[in-house]
Amino acid sequence: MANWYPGHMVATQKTIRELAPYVSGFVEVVDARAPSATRHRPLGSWIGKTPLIVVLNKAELADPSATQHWAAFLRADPRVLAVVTLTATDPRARRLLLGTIAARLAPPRRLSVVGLPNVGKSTLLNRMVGQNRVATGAKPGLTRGPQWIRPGDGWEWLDLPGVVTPSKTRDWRLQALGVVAIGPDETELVAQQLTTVLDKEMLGEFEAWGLKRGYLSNGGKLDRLRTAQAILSEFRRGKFGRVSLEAPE
Ligand SMILES: Nc1nc2c(ncn2[C@@H]2O[C@H](COP(=O)(O)OP(=O)(O)O)[C@@H](O)[C@H]2O)c(=O)[nH]1
Ligand SMILES: [Mg+2]
Repeated sequence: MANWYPGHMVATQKTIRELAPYVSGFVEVVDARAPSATRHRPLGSWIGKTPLIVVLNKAELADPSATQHWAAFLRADPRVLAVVTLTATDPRARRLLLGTIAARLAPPRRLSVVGLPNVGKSTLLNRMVGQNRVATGAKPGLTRGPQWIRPGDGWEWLDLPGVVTPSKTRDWRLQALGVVAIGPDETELVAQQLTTVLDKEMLGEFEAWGLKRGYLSNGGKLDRLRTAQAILSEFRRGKFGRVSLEAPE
């Protein structure tokens, strides 16, 4: 799976630091299934005093009670102005986010969406501006600089086509969520770690699950790679139910 591209690495520290004075709030999108692993810690110092709104996205795939705990945990952070739990692919996300921000920030409202790769930044931004102006998915877009999008509703959105890059590139949660690539020999390890948090009744043991599916190699033994790939792909499609990969301390 592709994750990020050199041409996308433009929204770096420098860009964010330079643009922060012109932005009324940064919307940091994280994956609700792993809100700590998918936060970008350096962001806080880059944006200075500019308010930070945290979006727990892909909430429909996360364990609702874990997400509630995460929201409360993040709200307690004095650096965080607001926390919004949503599903960017759902049309209701727009009113939810606009309402929350409008209650806390006076106009003119100039927002910028930031976050790690694949957390749903482009999906959310498109939702907010009401059009498919921003390319989503794993395909690399055209390399271009930051630009303001003014949908005509009084809000202004800064499209930072680049993404912030994760510092921990071998974190199994980031790998399972598709934020960072899985190395050629790491697929089974990531899937094994994932099975430790999946509901045992749904998955059972790694081996048993693969055998039940009939994933056998030539010698009749379990095809471990295929089993691992199937576990990851079904997890990403929500086939194991609503699963969170970490809980707040
Ligand atoms: N299930 C689910 N998928 C989402 C959600 N938001 C975004 N996605 C998907 O996640 C993938 C990455 O989204 P994208 O907006 O390109 O992420 P970006 O790299 O942060 O800009 C795409 O396949 C989206 O359709 C969501 O709330 N729920
Ligand atoms: Mg994007």
